[in-house]
Amino acid sequence: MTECIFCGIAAGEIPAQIVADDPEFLAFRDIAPKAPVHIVVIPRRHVASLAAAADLPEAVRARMPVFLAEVAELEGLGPTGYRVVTNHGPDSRQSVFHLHWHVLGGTLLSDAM
Ligand code: DGP
Repeated sequence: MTECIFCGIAAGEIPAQIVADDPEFLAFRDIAPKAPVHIVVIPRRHVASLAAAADLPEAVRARMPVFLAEVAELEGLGPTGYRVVTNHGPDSRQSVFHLHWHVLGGTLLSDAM
């Protein structure tokens, strides 16, 4: 069993509610949602945060925003809008050290980050 929770989810070792699957990315519902729709999107390949994104292949980096938009559309968030956030380091309160984005929507989101 891998020590990284998100690697465990990507490997199918830890259960999660998967919403989109791709050879390079995975999207699943956050275990503690902060909005009516709260999806976590990860690259399957482990890097700790956005600060290490340069370690991902160029093709993966190029597809990141496209996959994020596809997930938001799949969840029906396109017409009303959504927020995409990633955390890096202590000030951001990053708690899982595998690069991920939060896709949030389904309500009028707070203007306080
Ligand atoms: P961050 O604070 O940016 O590192 O966000 C980590 C998110 O991951 C947090 O919103 C909760 C979510 N999370 C943590 N563990 C699990 C898990 O085992 N399953 C799922 N689905 N989400 C998890």
